Amino acid sequence: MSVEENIKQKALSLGFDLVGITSAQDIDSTQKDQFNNWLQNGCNGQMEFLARNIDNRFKPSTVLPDAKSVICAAINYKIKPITEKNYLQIASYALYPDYHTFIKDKLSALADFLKSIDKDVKYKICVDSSAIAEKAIAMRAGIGFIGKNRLITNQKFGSFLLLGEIVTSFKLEPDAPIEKQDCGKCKKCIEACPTGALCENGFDARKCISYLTIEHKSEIAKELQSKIGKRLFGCEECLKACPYNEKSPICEKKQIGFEAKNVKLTAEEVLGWTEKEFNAFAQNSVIHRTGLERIKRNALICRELREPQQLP
Ligand code: B12
Ligand code: SF4
Ligand code: SF4
Repeated sequence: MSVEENIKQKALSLGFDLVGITSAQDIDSTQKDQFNNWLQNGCNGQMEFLARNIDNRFKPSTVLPDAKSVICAAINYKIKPITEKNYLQIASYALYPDYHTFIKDKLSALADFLKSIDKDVKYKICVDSSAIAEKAIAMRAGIGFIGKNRLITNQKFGSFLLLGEIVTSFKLEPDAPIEKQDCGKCKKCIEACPTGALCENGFDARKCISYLTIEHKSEIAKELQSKIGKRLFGCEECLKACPYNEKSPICEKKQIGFEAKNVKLTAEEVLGWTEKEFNAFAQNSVIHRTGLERIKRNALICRELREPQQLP
């Protein structure tokens, strides 16, 4: 088996569903231009962090100076559809243990494996936090295409995928990049988006319920509040609508500690939370970062302004 195949086998044995390799060369400059245009149009809203260190996002070698390759791994997090309609909705990825820590731990074990092949190998692990353009890297590593919903979509696993990377000095043979978007004429995600945040060639985070409920720090505009419905944290209408997610497998990773919680919450319960109760609920979850104040702001919207079709 080649060294690349060995690394991939190891990644799969650690619980990843997909793994691909790309070189550490800069990401094609047209993507950087697209990103800058997006920022110039203000589509990042209050996510100022996206406007910092822009060059680094498109240059893996700024993460690790003698970088030669990037190993990109993805984990499937699709849960069984929730049929219960009476409770607040939380995006499925937030029902799992915090993926930043989970994926970092798994990638550390993979990095140990690299070290066992070459003890001098250098590496840096990235999951969201180090500002690299993860989707562009994943596409180049052959993981999937970027769909009209702006998410990495794999033919077999769909788009309920979370990504992480190892930028390394190890010189590895890259996989074939994915260059074509396989959405065809489909635009189900665009039609399903409650706020019109998605369009054929664009995405405006300022209208995205995921952004509004997770990242937006101040009051949410009234016209958008009415679209939030019962979504307490995040949104995934554009994933649920995607035909690639219809037949994709459900995540079965209980044995490695990656299991979604079954959460049943009402707006009244959330509004009554003390800081201690919130911390107990959000411990080891991405929800913790958003903080109790914003979660209560969201719960108030869920209670006050439900979409007309959701009213009893
Ligand atoms: C900021 C951010 C958000 C913001 C903005 C989302 C966005 N689409 O940009 C908000 C808070 C809204 C958000 C929401 C979500 N996010 Co988010 N988010 C990020 C983060 C930190 C940066 C993304 C970014 O740079 N956006 C700015 C835009 C302009 O860049 P971009 O969409 O990546 O597009 C660039 C390139 O990909 C390229 N490009 C875009 N389209 C195409 C198409 C083709 C054909 C080509 C060639 C190039 C190309 O051009 C752009 C310029 O470089 C990444 C992690 C990371 N470091 O990358 C996670 C990440 C994208 N998020 C993720 C997830 C899971 C989500 C949610 C599903 C969570 C939820 N359920 O609420 C939603 C999905 C919303 C959506 N439809 O995008 C995952 C996505 C995994 C996947 N399958 O792709 C990531 C990769 C985190 C991770 N480590 O797994 N997120
Ligand atoms: S996460 Fe929700 S609001 Fe955001 S683009 Fe997808 S469907 Fe639209
Ligand atoms: S719903 Fe259709 S258009 Fe949207 S990402 Fe999936 S295949 Fe592409």
